Amino acid sequence: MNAHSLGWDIFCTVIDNYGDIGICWRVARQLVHERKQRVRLWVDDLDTFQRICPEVDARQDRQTVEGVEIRRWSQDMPEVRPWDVVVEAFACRVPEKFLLAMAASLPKPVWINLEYFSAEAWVAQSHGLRSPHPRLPLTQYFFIPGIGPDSGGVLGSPAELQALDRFRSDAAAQQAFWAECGRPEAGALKISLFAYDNPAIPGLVEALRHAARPVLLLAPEGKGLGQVARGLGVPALSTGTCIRQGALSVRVLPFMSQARYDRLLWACDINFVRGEDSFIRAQHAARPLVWQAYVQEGGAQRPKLEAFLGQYARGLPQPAEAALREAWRVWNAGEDNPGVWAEWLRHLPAYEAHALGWAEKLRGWPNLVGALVELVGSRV
Ligand code: TRH
Repeated sequence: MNAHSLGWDIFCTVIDNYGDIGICWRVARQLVHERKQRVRLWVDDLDTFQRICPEVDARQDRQTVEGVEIRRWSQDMPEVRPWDVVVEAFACRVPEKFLLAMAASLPKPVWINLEYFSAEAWVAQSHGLRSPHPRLPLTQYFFIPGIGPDSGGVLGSPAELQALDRFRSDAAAQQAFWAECGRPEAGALKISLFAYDNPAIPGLVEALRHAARPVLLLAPEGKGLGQVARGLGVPALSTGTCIRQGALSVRVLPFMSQARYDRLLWACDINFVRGEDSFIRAQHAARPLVWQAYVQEGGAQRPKLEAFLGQYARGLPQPAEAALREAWRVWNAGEDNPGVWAEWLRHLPAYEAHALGWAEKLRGWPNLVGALVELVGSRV
């Protein structure tokens, strides 16, 4: 059997937020469209899925969107024959009944544990390791996205990167995008803001109010909005609101489809991103970015942040590197500190050049879906 003709069962639990389904949806589409695989994407929360992909009908237990079969699942799912590859995304666990069916299959499916991205050194030691099931004749393989050849690589489909390149060289497409979002004033610095409920936001708002050039801050509705309102000194913000204070204009956007959010990242000069998927997309977008890591138990996000900065900040001239590290630290510690942002903005030209170089490197590293297909191909 070769990896060109396989059926994949991808299981996704929506823990909270949008990253888990956001990543699974990209992986599923890339497998179908670029690798000619068959994919059944099992999702336990179709309402959240529908927010990033409006074509999904949250009432349907079974539907096909963009060539991907989408199934609702819960622990008491009916009996189903597993396909050739079973992916448990982000530590979700397939129901016992399905696991027993996997163990009884001949040949047995290739069983993958798809983990979160990390730039930490342990990834190289753990990626690709096998873990035998304690009771059943099944072996699971760890697949860990990361940086460098010994990891599962970074998610980014060739089609997505071509679309990004086309958008960047197509002034009419950019104008059409801004016509839908509301045109920025001439010369404005366009910043997208996708964050958790971060107490560092008011400090950023304060710095942007006093920026040397006009700033348009575009905030999709969601968790960070309350802090933007605090920074602006208004009781609340809602979709469609536009507020001007000093150099800063704030516009609240509706929560968009994933494809449209991708274009927002491509169209902005600076992107504040969070979690995992928007973080990777912003790196591909080749513009300065600030990342808010998803807070994990025991502060596990801190070494993750440090490891990424250790790679990303390398090669930046001083004092730009120090200013970047301090800005990312303040953002992740939730410190209200306008001075840090004023200093960070002073080094923007250095960050712009650096972001281009980083995106170029990223394109040279293993592509997550390519690496996944390769691992599976070597096991079937
Ligand atoms: O939503 P997130 O905070 O997701 C997080 C992370 O994945 C984290 O690692 C995980 O443990 C936690 O969820 C449960 O951020 P992330 O990863 O950037 O995912 C956001 C997704 O939502 C991404 O696919 C882009 C998409 N999106 C839209 O489709 N429309 C929008 O308007 C916005 C702002 C985002």
